[in-house]
Amino acid sequence: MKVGFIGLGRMGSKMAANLIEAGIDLQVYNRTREKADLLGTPLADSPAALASNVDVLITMLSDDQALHDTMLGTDGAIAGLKPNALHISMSTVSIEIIKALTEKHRHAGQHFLSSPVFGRPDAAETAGLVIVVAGSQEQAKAVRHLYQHMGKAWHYVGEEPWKANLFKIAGNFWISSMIETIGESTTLLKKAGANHEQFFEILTGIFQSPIYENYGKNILHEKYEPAGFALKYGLKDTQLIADAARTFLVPMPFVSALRDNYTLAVNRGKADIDWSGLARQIGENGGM
Ligand code: NA7
Repeated sequence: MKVGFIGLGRMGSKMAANLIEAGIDLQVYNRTREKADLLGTPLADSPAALASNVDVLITMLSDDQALHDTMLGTDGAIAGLKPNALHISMSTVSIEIIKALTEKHRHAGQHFLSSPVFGRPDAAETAGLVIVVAGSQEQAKAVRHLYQHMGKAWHYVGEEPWKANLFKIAGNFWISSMIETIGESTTLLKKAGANHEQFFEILTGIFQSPIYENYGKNILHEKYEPAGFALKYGLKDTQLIADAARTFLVPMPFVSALRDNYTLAVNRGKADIDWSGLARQIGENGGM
């Protein structure tokens, strides 16, 4: 099985390295060529050229625009991919673009799975991602070894690819809500002169979860650089959940508050710090 990988950013570069390490016959493409050179594996000149040469194409790109340009733009991968070949999209993107790609792939006789991931670059590096998979179950089973080389768990969530993206953006809403509440409560305690470090210890003891622990530590130590997951992508994901809420006519008032805070943080020059750095914006809002 020949596999192609497009999108060698913070996440993709580590996922691709794990596939190479596992002995997968991997070729890659990245818009910025130098990042691909670092992997020391065959490098294609365009998404279409890569796609025409593989049985399975994995994409790990930043957002809808990147996925659209790569798959459907000039020299886009859909034009190169053979009938019966499989595209696995692992990006956190909108339900709409996944629905559009599902149709394009079906029309071209190609298979399509959406498989976004939970986990940051450190989890990508140690193959510790949690992968949510939707699309044909038969196709998913046929490539489970690829999921196993990149993640510690993969969960099949349905036949329609966009459902995996709904799981992912709703899951990120849990995390962004937690960042907001830790940021607000920390600012409150600090400003009031209470021991926010002791507060952190007590609360992480109650909310026993590596997610609370790790994001809480970032906020406690104000360590937002280098970004594991950039704040501008936090804004993107909050917009994605707001769009889903509108599509399904579900009131989600907290999403609007989160989106405003992420927008403010981006406008105040925080786009490229870690998304837990939203707490820094909350602190500034609180006069700290
Ligand atoms: P990064 O580190 O910002 O990497 C983004 C990747 O997407 C990188 O390979 C970019 O290429 C590529 N990209 C971005 N825009 C385009 C366009 N327009 N065309 C082609 N390629 C593009 O993101 P992460 O690895 O942290 O995150 C990836 C996904 O996981 C994302 O969905 C997150 O929400 C979760 P470049 O190297 O800049 O040329």
